[in-house]
Amino acid sequence: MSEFILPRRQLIARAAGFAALPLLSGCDAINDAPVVRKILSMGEVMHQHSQRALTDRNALAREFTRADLSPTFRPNGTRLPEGAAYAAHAARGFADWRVTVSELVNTPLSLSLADIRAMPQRTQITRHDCVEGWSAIGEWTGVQLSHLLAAAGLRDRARFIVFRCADRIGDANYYESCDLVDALHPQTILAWALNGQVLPIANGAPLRLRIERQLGYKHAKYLTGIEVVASLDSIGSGKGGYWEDRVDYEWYAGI
Ligand SMILES: Nc1nc2c(c(=O)[nH]1)N[C@H]1C(S)=C(S)[C@@H](COP(=O)(O)O)O[C@H]1N2
Ligand SMILES: [Mo]
Repeated sequence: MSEFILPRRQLIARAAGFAALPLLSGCDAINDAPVVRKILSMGEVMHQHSQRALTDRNALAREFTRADLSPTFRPNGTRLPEGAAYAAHAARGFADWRVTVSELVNTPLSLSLADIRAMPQRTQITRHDCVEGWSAIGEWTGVQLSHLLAAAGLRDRARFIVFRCADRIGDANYYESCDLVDALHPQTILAWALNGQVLPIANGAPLRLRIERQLGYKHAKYLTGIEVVASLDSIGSGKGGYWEDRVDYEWYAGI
């Protein structure tokens, strides 16, 4: 590594119009020379590239005003999960619904909607973009996923978050997943309200994911569980989502 870096530093120095620098043996001596220190920082271009990629992914999705709200927020995919269990929950106003946070966490959680509403809330007006070619602007309120993950405590091997859903489509339940960059993004929330009203069943009641820097199919509705895992290989067919496993939808659907 150092054999590679030293000649390159000299090259950069020459290209920058400096006289070729004497080869210094000690690191302190190198760092003490102001010109060399500048060149060393130029040598971190690779690092800056990865930093920029991360910064871009942390940028906020555009937020809108109430004047921009779509008159109706079109539902898509499952509009009513099948089965008696979900119907019973709906009949009780989801009073007994629970969402769990499990696997690679220090403290597994099982939270009611009341628990979630008692946490700090975020409201955001964003545009939802479905891969099928429609968009809608809605106001979402809920708890930041980062808050739940901090409460549960991520273990060292934690790399991905899997979102489990109550609705079955054909042979399997819907599910989705994301990495920790999106999981900890400030606009990634578990929403229980849409446009100031309790979330309608068609839009994912009682709780659905908003992951604003990604396309619509990543926004898992009817959330029942959040699993913190080291790998997606053993989840579903291993591609990280219900549609990713079945059609050519990308796992990372960044917008
Ligand atoms: N559980 C579940 N989540 C889901 C889906 C689904 O069928 N089931 N469809 C996805 C797709 S393709 C889109 S575009 C959005 C639609 O959200 P909406 O019904 O609020 O418009 O939910 C996503 N999340
Ligand atoms: Mo979608």
